[in-house]
Amino acid sequence: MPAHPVHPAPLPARLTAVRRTLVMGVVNVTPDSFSDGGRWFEPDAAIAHGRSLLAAGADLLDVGGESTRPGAGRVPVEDELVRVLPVVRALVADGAAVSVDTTRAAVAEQAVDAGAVVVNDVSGGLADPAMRATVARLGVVYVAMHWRGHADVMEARTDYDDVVEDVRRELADRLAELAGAGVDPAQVVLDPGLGFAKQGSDNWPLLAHLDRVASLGRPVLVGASRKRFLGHLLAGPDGVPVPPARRDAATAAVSALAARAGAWCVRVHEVAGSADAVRVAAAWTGAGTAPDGPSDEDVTT
Ligand code: PMM
Repeated sequence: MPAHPVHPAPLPARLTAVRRTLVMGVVNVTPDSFSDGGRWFEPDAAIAHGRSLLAAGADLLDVGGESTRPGAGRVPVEDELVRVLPVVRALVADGAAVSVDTTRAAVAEQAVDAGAVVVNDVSGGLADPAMRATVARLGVVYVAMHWRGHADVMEARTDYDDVVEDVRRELADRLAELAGAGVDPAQVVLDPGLGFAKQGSDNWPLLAHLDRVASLGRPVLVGASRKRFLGHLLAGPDGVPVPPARRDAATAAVSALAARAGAWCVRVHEVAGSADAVRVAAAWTGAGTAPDGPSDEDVTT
């Protein structure tokens, strides 16, 4: 992957000027997300949370009104709109670059109308037949994630011959379907969908081979934050996974490694650690690619 990631288009100039992996802070306006369920459910709490993520260094804020926690049921579209739109409007008014986390074309459309600049669709266009044409018409950046079904069924859809190649092929199919609906490939970001229709052990080869997803020619987003596979990795001798709130240091480690591997963006709940991590990775990568590397005078203790 390139020394610093190529940005999708169109994005605000202040983001395209950034020469490192971006950090997307998560604002879940839901009562039941696995990582922070209910904490920011009231609009004012969600807006205040978004502001605190910006202060911690988020480049983008991802506002979502429907939980994708394994087993979660669907939220009526009216409820999703009521949750998401006031939060998008307020954060856009603050000057934030806002992404809307939705699988529904109607929510994407109204959020973009309210100022969102990215549509983040965990279904990669599969959940709503109107999504592709809507994204083509809106012309915004679109994150297409690897997905095999809604939260109520995804745990039963984890069969792979070779998880990396199978996910790559299915993402190539999404990209072709989007192009067929008139979406400019320049708009599209691809995401391997960590934790979605994946067994815990499937997530590590996907992280280790982000270059295979990137070989489809589009920027890559990584969403590892606080996910269950990190909880299992960090389990003590009793085998009990550490809870989501104790997975932030591991998340920042993934952010550093994903950035070093050329990821365009990391999507995280706790921003400060990953904001540091992507800067470390950029300095590391830049030092590795500079003709002479850092000189002695640059080194301080
Ligand atoms: N993960 C979640 C939600 N949205 N979007 C993208 N693009 N990639 C992800 O991995 C992703 C996502 C689940 O996490 P949450 O419920 O804590 O937000």
